[in-house]
Amino acid sequence: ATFFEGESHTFSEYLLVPGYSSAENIPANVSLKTPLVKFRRGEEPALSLNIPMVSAIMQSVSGVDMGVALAIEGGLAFIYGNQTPESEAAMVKAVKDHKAGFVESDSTLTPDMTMEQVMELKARTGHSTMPVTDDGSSRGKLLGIVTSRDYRPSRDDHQKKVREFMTPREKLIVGDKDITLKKANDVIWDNKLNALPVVDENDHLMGIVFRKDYDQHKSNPNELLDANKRYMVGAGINTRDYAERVPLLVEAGADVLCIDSSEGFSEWQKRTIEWVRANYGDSVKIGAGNVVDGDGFRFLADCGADFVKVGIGGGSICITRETKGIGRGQASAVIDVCRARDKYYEETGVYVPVCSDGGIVYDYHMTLALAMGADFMMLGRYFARFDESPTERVNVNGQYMKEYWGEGSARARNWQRYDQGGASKLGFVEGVDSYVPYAGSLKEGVGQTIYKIKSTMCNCGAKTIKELQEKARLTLVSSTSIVEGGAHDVVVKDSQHSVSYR
Ligand code: MZP
Repeated sequence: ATFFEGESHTFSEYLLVPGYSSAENIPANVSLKTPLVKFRRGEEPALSLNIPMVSAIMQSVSGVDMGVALAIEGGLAFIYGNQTPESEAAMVKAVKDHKAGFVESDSTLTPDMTMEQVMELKARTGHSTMPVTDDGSSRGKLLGIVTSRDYRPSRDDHQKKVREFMTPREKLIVGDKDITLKKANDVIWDNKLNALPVVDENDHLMGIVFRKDYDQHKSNPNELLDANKRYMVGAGINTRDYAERVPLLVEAGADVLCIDSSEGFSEWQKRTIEWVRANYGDSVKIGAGNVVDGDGFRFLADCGADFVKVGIGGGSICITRETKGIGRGQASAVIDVCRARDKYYEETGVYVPVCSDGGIVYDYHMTLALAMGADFMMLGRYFARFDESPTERVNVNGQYMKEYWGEGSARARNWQRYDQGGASKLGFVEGVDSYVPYAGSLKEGVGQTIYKIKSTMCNCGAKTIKELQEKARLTLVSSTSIVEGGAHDVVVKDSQHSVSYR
């Protein structure tokens, strides 16, 4: 047997020791741009991220809403693969077709719409409304809509209570070409839409732009009308049905694929990458994993992976280490793999980005992962908490929670992720079904996390991720000093503190 030197450590066992920071080191000067796929020395990567965060390839995390919301923030969602190739491709297409919140005049809400049409419009445009029907079911007759702002506080009583806030469908005529700017503003006001009108040179309404997109792009709302911006989105694949799945995902517009597997140091991954290269050359980008050491990285890099994902057993919903006894502390795994990545770059001139997947509990763990060499992080629990994850928000003992379950749980039964070439079924569970505390909108949550990462980078004197990796000074901490790091020897007044600061 081979024994790895030292113990395997995880993020909570490390801290960053601040370095010199100049007056230039302010969060506004920090860029988090990072490569998503491999590139040759002296060249630019074909795909980059503006923030180093991607969402996990999980049913309970990455659907269409996550895809759009995360792309707007500069990250990327990997649509879950544990569904039919057709439905996964439809989700990818829905993200790609999403039009920056612009609602064309011929596709806005009209009084004669059915519930299905309203839902389709909502999915396509990110329109934040909920339809209300006479019997509360999706087959019922459409009575009107409520905006999600009003809908949210009354979600518990659902259809019954939301009628208080309902805008009757007779008022929903936004698409009328004869509406002037003044009338358009009245309609938007009447319908409580958080939107701005887009008008032609005669001040006639051509459509509306939702304010969140307007704020995001900081442009004239009219400019969003010619803009043909398409969001980036990724998609998970497995090592079984790739010949059927990949063509549909590519046709739907997926920018990058990722083999979703709990353990990626295998011939199955090699075969999958080879198939993609044989059929698409380098035009289709494909990440592989997961591995936890330099040998695993080298294998996947040699197979031609566009990025390599790191992490076994560290996920919040994962019990792989308990059931199978495989894995490695996430920090040690990232450090080892990133060393192998740098060596590979020196030898071949090819830089293969590394993604640290799973086990991020506190925001500062992300800064640690980057400092240890990761190019970006994949997060499940973190994103599952937001409005945009596809799961229900439920009230558990007076606290709002979102559901979050592992791909290896009895609920997901994603046997392809754990496939070792045997029968087509999940032999035993490697994940749990759980709740995570609800954390509001992705935009706000990610904004706060990014600000924390940038602030810490300033403490380390770094304005880019690459600079952080060069300058970071890390120290292992004893269990006693971990206690010292939290509030201690005082009676904390605000009991929410421990939840909200994460
Ligand atoms: P976390 O961000 O919740 O800590 O971890 C998310 C990661 O856990 C996923 O990206 C995936 O690699 C892994 N995962 C997903 N399902 C399971 C499971 O059921 C799992 N065991 O380990």
